[in-house]
Amino acid sequence: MITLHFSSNSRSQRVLWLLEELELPYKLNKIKFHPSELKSEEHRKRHPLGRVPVLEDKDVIIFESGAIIEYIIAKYDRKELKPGVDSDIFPTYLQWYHYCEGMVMPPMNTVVVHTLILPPERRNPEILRQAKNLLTKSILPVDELLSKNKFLIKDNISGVDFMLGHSLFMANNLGCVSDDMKNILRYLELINSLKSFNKAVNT
Ligand SMILES: N[C@@H](CCC(=O)N[C@@H](CS)C(=O)NCC(=O)O)C(=O)O
Repeated sequence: MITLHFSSNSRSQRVLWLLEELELPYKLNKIKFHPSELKSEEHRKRHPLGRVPVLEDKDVIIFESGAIIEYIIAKYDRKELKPGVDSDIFPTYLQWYHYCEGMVMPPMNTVVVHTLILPPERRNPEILRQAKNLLTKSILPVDELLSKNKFLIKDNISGVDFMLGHSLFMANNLGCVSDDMKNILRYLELINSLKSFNKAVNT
């Protein structure tokens, strides 16, 4: 049985969304998003930095949301969530899959730190302004991508949606998706209409 170590309002939602989409049986271990639980000895045994998500599957224990999504797709996919290596969309799939943690999440982390994590007196408005600017720049090409596709890669849901699609949801929650990013707004409505996504973001 799969166990997902999960905190609400975090990247853990990516994994829960995928488990729900594949209708896999799983157990959820909800961890409070607070050092008392994240940095506990028990959780540090699962993740050296005390972060989420972490997935356990029999004798496997794995962290990094991107690696977890890859693992689940490789082992349990029944919806063709990743194109085969010979498919012409394979390189595009890889590119946007890694664009999430590589380009979108670094400025988003800074926005989160300077709006939610640091105490008000340590927040820096100039760093926040730059990070928001960079985040907007990094999602603009995704808006362009979504002008051609229903989901992020063509017209069906794929591994990229659980990663990059979820980061668009987070960017929107932080007020970083502007009204003129019409394709992203249309896409957010689409994923919001999915039962699997709703379960993930409301758990
Ligand atoms: N690159 C990692 C990032 C993991 C990460 O930083 N998770 C955040 C939640 S989204 C966390 O656990 N933060 C707790 C902390 O920083 O103490 C992944 O994709 O899993």
